[in-house]
Amino acid sequence: TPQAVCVGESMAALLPDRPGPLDAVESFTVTVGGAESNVAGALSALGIPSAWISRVGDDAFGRRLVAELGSRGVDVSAVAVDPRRPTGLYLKEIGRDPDLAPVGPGAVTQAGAVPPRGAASRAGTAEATAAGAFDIDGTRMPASAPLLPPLTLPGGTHPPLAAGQTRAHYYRAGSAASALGPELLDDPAAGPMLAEARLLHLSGITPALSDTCLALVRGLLTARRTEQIISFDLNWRPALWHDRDPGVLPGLLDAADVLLVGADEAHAAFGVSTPTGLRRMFPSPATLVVKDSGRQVTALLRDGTAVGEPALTVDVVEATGAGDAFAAGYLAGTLRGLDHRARLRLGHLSAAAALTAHGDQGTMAPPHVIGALLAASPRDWA
Ligand code: KDG
Repeated sequence: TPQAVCVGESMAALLPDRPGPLDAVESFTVTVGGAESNVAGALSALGIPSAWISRVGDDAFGRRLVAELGSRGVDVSAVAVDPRRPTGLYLKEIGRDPDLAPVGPGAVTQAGAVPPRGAASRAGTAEATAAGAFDIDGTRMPASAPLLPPLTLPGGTHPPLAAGQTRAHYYRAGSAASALGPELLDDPAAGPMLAEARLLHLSGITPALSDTCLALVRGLLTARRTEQIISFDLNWRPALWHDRDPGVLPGLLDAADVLLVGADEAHAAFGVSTPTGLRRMFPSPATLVVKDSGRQVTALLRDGTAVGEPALTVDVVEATGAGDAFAAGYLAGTLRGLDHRARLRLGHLSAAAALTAHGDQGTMAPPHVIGALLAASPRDWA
């Protein structure tokens, strides 16, 4: 049975063939996105038996998500198929360097974009036309079809992004996963997994998706067994809260045993970003992990001590998924009973793998390499 269970929405993540405004993109490569399933995939790559629980549509993207997570060794047996609602998706926009020549078909690829050609002609890519119609696996869907109303594309244009910055354009309102609800706890497949897992991982994305998703998160927090570890990653996604009340978040986060927050996202969400300020706001979790962008991560423990570990310097290819990978490394270290510094270092190593790859997931180093890197210490020049 899975030691770690991650609950939350996954989506088809469409990566553009070039940086710059989406209007100029010729083709997108289909990958798999979703914060909680990213954690499940990375946990499984780190040798922790893991499951991902969610709902997908009875469609090509849903089948693809389930197959891909399964191929990463994640237990997907409790993922439900919703015959009435579609699998969500998002398009990724990548900022381009304004000094480069305008991007036309087949033009320069800047760091951060998926190389053009080749990938674009693969089966399963989805092409967005200027009219907003989608061609998904050969089925033409006009923009007026009940695909999904856009969240970050409310019919307007968006300010250009700085080079390397990314923006997600969500098409997920009314998705299959948004219909997750507290009845999951009594589901014959999901219920026992949820009850028996040593670790249950949740994120601040789920309560933003719908009232039923919020009720599910509340239900999971209430139903927890004393010996179960609940980890919660803030994952602040303001676009998802535009018509919902994010005031519910602090209470949910404070109910976790391990709370992971980025200093920058905590500042955006709550106006608080220092470890001490955040500890004051979240007194209950046994461990509060504060990530200060690429610099340092600090774990504040129940006894009031703080353990810090500097981040690794890597050439970033694309940052999406790095927070999820960090969470997985940290949680794998926790489940293995590593000391607090080693948990943080395993988080950094796992994040480094995601940072140096396109899309949400990187390739984890083999166990003996990870073991050596965990044991490494800074050179003493004295
Ligand atoms: O952490 C990466 C995720 O943000 C990405 O895969 C998409 O799950 C996603 C979301 O809801 O933003």
